[in-house]
Amino acid sequence: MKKKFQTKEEFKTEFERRIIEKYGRSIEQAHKTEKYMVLGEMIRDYVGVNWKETKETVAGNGEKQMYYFSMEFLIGRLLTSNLMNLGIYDIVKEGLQDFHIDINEIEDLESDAGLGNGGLGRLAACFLDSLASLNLVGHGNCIRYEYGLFRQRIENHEQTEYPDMWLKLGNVWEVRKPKHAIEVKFGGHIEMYMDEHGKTKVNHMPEQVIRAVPYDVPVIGRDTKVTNTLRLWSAEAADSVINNDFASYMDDVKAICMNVYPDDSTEKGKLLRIKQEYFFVAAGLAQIIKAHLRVYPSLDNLAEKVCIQLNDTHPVLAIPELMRILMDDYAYEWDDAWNIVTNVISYTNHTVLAEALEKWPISYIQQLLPRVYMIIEEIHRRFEFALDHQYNRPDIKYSVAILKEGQVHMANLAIVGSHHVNGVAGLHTEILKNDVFKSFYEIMPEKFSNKTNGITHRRWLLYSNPQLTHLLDETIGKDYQTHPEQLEKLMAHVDDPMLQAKFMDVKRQRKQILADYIKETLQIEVDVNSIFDVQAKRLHAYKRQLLNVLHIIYLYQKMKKDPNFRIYPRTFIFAAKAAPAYTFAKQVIKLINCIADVVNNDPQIAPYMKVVFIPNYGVSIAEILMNAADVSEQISTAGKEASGTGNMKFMMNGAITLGTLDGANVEIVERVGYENAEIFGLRADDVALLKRENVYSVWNVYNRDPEIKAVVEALIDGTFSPEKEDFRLVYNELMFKNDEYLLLADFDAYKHAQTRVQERYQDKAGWAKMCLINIAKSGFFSSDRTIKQYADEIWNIQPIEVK
Ligand code: 26V
Repeated sequence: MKKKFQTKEEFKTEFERRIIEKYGRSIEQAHKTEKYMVLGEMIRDYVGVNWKETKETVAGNGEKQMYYFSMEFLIGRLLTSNLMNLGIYDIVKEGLQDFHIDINEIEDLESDAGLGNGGLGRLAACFLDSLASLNLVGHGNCIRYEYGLFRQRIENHEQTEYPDMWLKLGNVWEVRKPKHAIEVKFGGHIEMYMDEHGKTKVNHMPEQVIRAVPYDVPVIGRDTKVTNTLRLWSAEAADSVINNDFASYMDDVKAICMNVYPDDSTEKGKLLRIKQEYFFVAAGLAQIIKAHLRVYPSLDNLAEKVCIQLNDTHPVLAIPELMRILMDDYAYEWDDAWNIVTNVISYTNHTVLAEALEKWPISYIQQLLPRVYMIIEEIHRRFEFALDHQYNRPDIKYSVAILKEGQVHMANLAIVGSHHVNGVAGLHTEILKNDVFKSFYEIMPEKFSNKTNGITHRRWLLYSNPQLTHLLDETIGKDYQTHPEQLEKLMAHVDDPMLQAKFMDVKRQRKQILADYIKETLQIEVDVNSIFDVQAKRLHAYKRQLLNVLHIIYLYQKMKKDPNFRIYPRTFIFAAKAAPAYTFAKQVIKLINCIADVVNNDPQIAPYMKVVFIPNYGVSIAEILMNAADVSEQISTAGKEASGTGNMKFMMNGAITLGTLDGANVEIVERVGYENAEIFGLRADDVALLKRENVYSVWNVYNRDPEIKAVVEALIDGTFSPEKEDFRLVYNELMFKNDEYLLLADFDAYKHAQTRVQERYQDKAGWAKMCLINIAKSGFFSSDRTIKQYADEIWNIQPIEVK
């Protein structure tokens, strides 16, 4: 079949024809959004052929397929990335130019698909890009949320949340597939009976049936025909159930796909969250089974042809649900079904924080999913039996139990039902093995492995930083674009003063783009000659934005007190969303904004220091923020940040990591060397020891060090807010919970690391060299490397060739 367009002229003809046909207007008359829609539709149709060919190749050759089950896919915008990956960006750009249309303006019309909270969701999106680009068949399975993560605005210094209406203009990339809808059942009761062969049969009489309708989004790889699918499920009314209270039924239906991660602190919220989890898992599995049976006679070979990766425990109901399908719908015996399930499923853990490990009250699961619960109970029972007999470890029974204290422990269920369990950075995996899942590791060590996270270098370097890409092309050729480990070639040039100067110029250009954005949106002038020091990530106590803030307060106080003490000009930039119910986090945001107000408007201080809080952090803002940074703040309490992925984006764009030895920071330093990063503070084992021995006292630090004392007191003495009590909560969290995240324990080390940063920045050549080394060593952190490891070591899938 002939491609829709291969030249600029062909593109223009097709574009003009479509505008007229669809909107009955000339290009000049058409609205900008209409042009965006038509362009998007053209791209989607353009890849239709590859999409079909990929599906036919997979079915024809009996290829194995991977499904990435994730509650979140933070994909951001797709237009640029799709055009670039297809290699038609320039044709389209020039074609549009001929019509006096600026492609950047069109690109800016697209809303971010913000279907996620943070790192976990963005990782899923990077993985999709790498899968397709590596010719691997791997699809996404998620929910089509009506609203993405809330839009953040700052009003009176505080975070306020607004709905993110990302679908307002429709979503050009999706194709609704009502024919492939699935009915998902909730509640009700189970009837058991014996069939004519004496086999026990199970009938689920649901209280509620909801129809799941898939919307398919093509996932386009770079320079490849392989086109995968991100399947987003949307809830609609099912026609098979007559419900007498239709209005309340419709409320239930709408609630399922309303929001990303609704507040689950209430009973209602928890039930909704479980419903969401089961909804997209049950629908995804049903579709996989149907597709399999269109090609193969039975499910006996399911594990040879399909594998499912669980992105954290959110989709872990896939384990009992697949058991249910195999036994109840396809008459498999327990052992055969279990064998299939445990060869299909694998699980990635993304956090060691106890409060973030999912546990659901048994009564909720029982009430919502009576049949699935019966199966969970049986998995639990058989595992306990195995601990007594097969493993001979009755002593660990309690620690590894799936059911205990009235709750279902989702991570334990995930480990028992998976063939592989992985952490997302070396240190994180070690903590899983030696601490969080120690007992599991003792009995099934072979299940555990590490897969250090990565980021797609296409979006995060090639497309979002064309200036640096151009410089790299010029210096080391283009091979690194397809083989990012070849960035290493840059090592031969890091001492070249010309290159160093050119790099600093590229960085200045990126800083200017960010400075313009800050000026336009916040009316704050920042100096591109100052050090851009950036901390961009979700706001959480363990990530220690507050440590950064305390240091800013320290510098401010010291400059106010001592006119001879002046720092090298620095712009402290923050970007972070706080969970709407997370009061402490919201107070820290308010504190940052209050400090910004004081500092930026103090004529003595502002020439040396500006504080900027960029609202509504998301993928598109990250695309202009990460590459404008000089310093990447990665200062979590050691042992708490599973990996981090922002750290990799900063590194790849030539920023220096100022960080603790946590998550993937460890692997960053391992590659660049301690001399090309600024590492400080307690290590994970120091932290563990302090906690174990219970020897840390925050008041000791406070009383010993008058500077620290003054900084802490500034939280409640009205320095940054006339309402003295505004930050009492922050103060109390720090001082009356014995500084749980050890901010004050690390304060001095952080302060000294910050001093070294400013000293080193003043040696421009040395600094540029350091940045170039970071870029050169960043190839390892391409998600292409990560995905290859998953493909080889867990999924057992190979690249395919699409004719
Ligand atoms: C969830 C929650 C839920 C409520 C209580 C507080 C809390 C704290 C953390 C989380 C995170 C859950 C999982 C997650 O998003 N992990 C992130 O995954 C990234 C991709 O692997 C990784 O880079 C981040 O370090 C990790 O935090």
